[in-house]
Amino acid sequence: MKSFILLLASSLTMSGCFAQNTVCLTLEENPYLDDPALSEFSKYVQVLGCFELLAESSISDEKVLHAAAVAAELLDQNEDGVVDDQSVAYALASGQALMPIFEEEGSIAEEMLFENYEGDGIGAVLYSDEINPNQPGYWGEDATVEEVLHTINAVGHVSVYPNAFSLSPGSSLLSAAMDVARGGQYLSVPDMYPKEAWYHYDDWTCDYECMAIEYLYWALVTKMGILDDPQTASGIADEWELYSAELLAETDSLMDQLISNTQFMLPLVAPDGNYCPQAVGISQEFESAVPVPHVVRVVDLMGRDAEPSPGMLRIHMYSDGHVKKQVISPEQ
Ligand SMILES: [Ca+2]
Ligand SMILES: [Ca+2]
Repeated sequence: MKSFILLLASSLTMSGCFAQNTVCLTLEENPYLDDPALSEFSKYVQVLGCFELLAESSISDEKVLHAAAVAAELLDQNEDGVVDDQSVAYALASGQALMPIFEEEGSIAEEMLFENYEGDGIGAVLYSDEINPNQPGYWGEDATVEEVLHTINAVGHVSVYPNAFSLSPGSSLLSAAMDVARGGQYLSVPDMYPKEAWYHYDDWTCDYECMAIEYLYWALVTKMGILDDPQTASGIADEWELYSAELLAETDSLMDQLISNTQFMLPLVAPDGNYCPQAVGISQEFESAVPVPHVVRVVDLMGRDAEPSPGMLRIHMYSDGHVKKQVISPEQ
C-alpha cells in the first residue's frame, strides 16, 4: 500500500512537470438539455459547487478542463478543495455563475444562448481558439484567465463588496482608482486620454462599467506577474502601461492597495492549469503514514499476551515503543 501511494504521488508530480496538466475535475453531460438557452451544449463541468462551465461538443476535453481548472485555481488559491472566500462562493452559486465555451462566433450554441438566456450569471464568454492549456493566462495565447476572472469579479466580488468593487461612476474604491488611472472620470471613451493616464482603453463599445471590469482584470494579472515580459508589455501598452507588480505599486497605489487588501481575498497567484487537491491529500497521507504508531501487542498486568476484553485493564504496546494502559468499555 505504501509503495502504491508513493507511486501515485510521484506520477502526479511528473505529469504536472511534463506534458499535460493535471486536472482533478470531472467532465459531465450537460444537465440543462431542457433549457432552450443551454440545450446546444454537450460538455459540462461543475467547479467547487459555485461555478459552472458548458462547452460545445467539438471543443476538446483538455480545453474544457483547462477552463475549469483555471476557475478552480482562481477561487481556491491554496488548492485545498475549498473556495477561499465563502461569501464569493455563495454569490456565485446563487447568481448561477456560468462560463459558456463556444466553437466560434455565431455558432448555434451561441445563438441559442443569446436568444434565450435570461439569467445574470454570465460575465464573459470563451471561444475555443482563445484557450491554450500550455500557456495559462498569457496574453495573446490564453484568454481563459481573463474571461473567468471577469465572471468571478462581476457575479461575485462586485455584489459581495459593493463599496470596494461597484462598477458605476463614483460608486466604489475601484471606480475612484480608475478615474485616476484614466486621468479623469470618462463616462464614455474620450477622443484622447491625457498623457498622464496609464489605463487608456479605447474600445467605444466598452462602457464605464465594462471599463471598470477590464481595469480590475489588468490590475490582478499585473499583480500575478503574467504580463511581465517585453513582448507582452509592448503588446498591451496602448491599453495598459503597468506590466509589472513593481510598476503597479509605484504608479497606481490606490489600485495596488485595493487589490492587496486581504479582506477581499482576491486571486493574486497566477493559475498554472494544474488543479488537484486530492494530490495534496495523497502526499500528506504518504508522509503521515510512516510515523503513526500502531498497536503491536496487547498484554495483561502480568505481561502475558491477552485478548482485549471488556472491562479488563490491558496494556497496549505500540510500534514506536511506548505503552498505554487501556480499559475497554463493556459496550464495545
Ligand atoms: Ca481554499
Ligand atoms: Ca495550480
